[in-house]
Amino acid sequence: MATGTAVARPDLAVCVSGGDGDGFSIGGGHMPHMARKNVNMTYILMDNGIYGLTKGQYSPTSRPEMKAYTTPYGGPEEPMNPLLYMLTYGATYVAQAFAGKPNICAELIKGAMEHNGFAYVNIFSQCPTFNKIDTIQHYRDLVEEVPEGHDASDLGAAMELARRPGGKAPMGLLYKANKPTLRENLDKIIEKVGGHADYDINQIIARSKP
Ligand SMILES: Cc1ncc(C[n+]2csc(CCOP(=O)(O)OP(=O)(O)O)c2C)c(N)n1
Ligand SMILES: [Mg+2]
Repeated sequence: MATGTAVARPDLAVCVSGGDGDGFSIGGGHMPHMARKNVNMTYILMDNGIYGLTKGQYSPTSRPEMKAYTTPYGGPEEPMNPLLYMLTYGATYVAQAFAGKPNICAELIKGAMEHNGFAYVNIFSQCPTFNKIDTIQHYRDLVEEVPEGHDASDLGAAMELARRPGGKAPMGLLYKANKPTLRENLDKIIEKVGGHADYDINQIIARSKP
């Protein structure tokens, strides 16, 4: 739905928020395509490493040792890496922050909304209710600001940071690139065909009838 809105209404600033279970499991099939099509929108993912609303199940970003209702002895899986995933699928703005650092979150979300293209912001978010550790302290210890000399136009360097060198999760802007958006590419096609597509919907329906 957000893709359709962003394509049909380029005058709107489309911004979507969701969770780790929602974005990478339940609705995971949509994520690669929003990124590779470079839909002009912002996706803010509140990554608490758990299915919170449904009271604490193991999610695609859960720590392997996390004990939850579905994993009473800890989990059997490796977590996925959302940043590496987004960079691989072609997102043109990739950033990460932590909800305990609201100013950094605001700055990165502002940058995402100003960006022309698909912007992904992963925000580590605590879940004091179901994640059975002190999640604020856990994320405080996990994050480290992106080094000052990092070149955000360098995809390889962004991927290196996303791989968490030294076990630290990067906080800041990892990658930003300028590429035509889905809407811009569609506009080019419309221009090429002289402002209208050369087909008649009634003929197409008639042809599809046996
Ligand atoms: C297609 C579908 N499957 C399952 C559900 C039930 N459901 C609602 S929220 C949720 C978990 C969401 O977890 P996450 O996206 O990580 O968000 P959080 O609650 O942790 O913020 C599930 C399984 C649903 N709403 N839709
Ligand atoms: Mg969650």
